[in-house]
Amino acid sequence: MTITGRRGFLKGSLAAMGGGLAAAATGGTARAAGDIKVNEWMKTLGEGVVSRPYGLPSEYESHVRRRWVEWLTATRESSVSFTPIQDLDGIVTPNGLCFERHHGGIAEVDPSEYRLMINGLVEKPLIFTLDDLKRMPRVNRFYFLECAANSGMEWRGAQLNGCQYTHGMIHCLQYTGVALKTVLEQAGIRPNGKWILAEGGDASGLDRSIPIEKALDDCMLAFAMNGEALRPEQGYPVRLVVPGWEGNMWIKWIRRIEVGDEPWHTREETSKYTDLMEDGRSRRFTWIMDAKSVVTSPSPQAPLKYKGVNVLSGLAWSGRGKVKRVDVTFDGGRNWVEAELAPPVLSRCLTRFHVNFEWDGRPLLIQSRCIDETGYIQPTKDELRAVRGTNSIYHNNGIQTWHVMASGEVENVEIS
Ligand SMILES: Nc1nc2c(c(=O)[nH]1)N[C@H]1C(S)=C(S)[C@@H](COP(=O)(O)O)O[C@H]1N2
Ligand SMILES: [Mo]
Repeated sequence: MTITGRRGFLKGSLAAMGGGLAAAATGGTARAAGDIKVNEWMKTLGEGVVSRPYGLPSEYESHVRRRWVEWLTATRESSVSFTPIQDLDGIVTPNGLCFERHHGGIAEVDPSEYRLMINGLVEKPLIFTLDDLKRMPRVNRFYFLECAANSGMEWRGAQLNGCQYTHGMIHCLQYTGVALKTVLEQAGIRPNGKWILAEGGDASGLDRSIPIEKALDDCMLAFAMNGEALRPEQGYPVRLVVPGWEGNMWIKWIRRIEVGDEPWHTREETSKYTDLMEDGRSRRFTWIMDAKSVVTSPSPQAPLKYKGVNVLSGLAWSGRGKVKRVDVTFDGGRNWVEAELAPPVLSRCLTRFHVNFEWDGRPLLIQSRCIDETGYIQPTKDELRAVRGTNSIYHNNGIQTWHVMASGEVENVEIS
């Protein structure tokens, strides 16, 4: 086995690895009883109600925040920030921590001025206000959104140190809104209407072509996330939700939907989100996000602090349906254990998994592998490269490897 880190080959450190890991933890974590300190907060009154009209996390959690990588993009207006997935639990991303991807900065839309226009191959072109949309039948659904470029910097080898950076272009929210089908049916799609063009109201005017089958199947016009109005970063007041499909199609600040008889975008026009293969050809219309997973703890930003019992935790997802199984290895793939999936396990939604394990201080090579309900198995990075080459940035759903060192620190490596 060859282990390659971010700066080259790793030597020696893994000689002692393998075997001695119990996947079922048996010990306890409690300490012997002793004196407990009386702290200030136990003796004095705290602040009263509404001293924080919109609640924020404890000051001790200030390290939990979105981050960005300066050298990735020239400006912040057309850039990406990353969700701190190593610090989160469960499957729902808190509204203030959702990664952002903007092409023209954050549009600050006045909801009273908001309009959504439906035109093109429809019986009756229509305009909706935000209130009009809110008076239509509601839909509530949990979905993940992953940018097609998530893990894109890792195509040629381990590069970024931490799952916030390698896998943080993802969030998972409960959306409330209207089924796109309901809106399109009011306008009446003409028989030759086969595609929609969804167009954003921000300075980038980002637009995408979506086949009518998908538009009528499960797309939503969402105005709420996790129970409150969308955040400006996520497209306030209305964004398109395209379950299981790559993030760039989820048009934010959506202002117009045109129905047409063919796609507006050719492969060349959408080249920024097209996978360039080794032979110079491109993959066309790679919309669906394939099954993927990552161990969020331990990981480079969440090192192991204790020997003995520990909980491994991670996220798995598939744009094709539900996660069926997640396998975890601690020894670089020689032995695998089945992770426990924490309910709810929902279709095209993040799924949380856990493995309880005992760590004796020896180096580990941790990986997770997702299998979705279609039977698709998450590939290794080398398996992916064998088919797609290394020209691409998009759709890297290869298996991630974390090298846990004797110190408990963790680094991003690849094994082959
Ligand atoms: N109008 C508009 N919609 C947009 C974008 C944009 O720049 N403008 N970026 C797209 C891309 S590439 C992604 S990955 C997702 C990111 O959604 P988020 O900012 O909620 O994470 O929004 C998509 N929708
Ligand atoms: Mo994206």
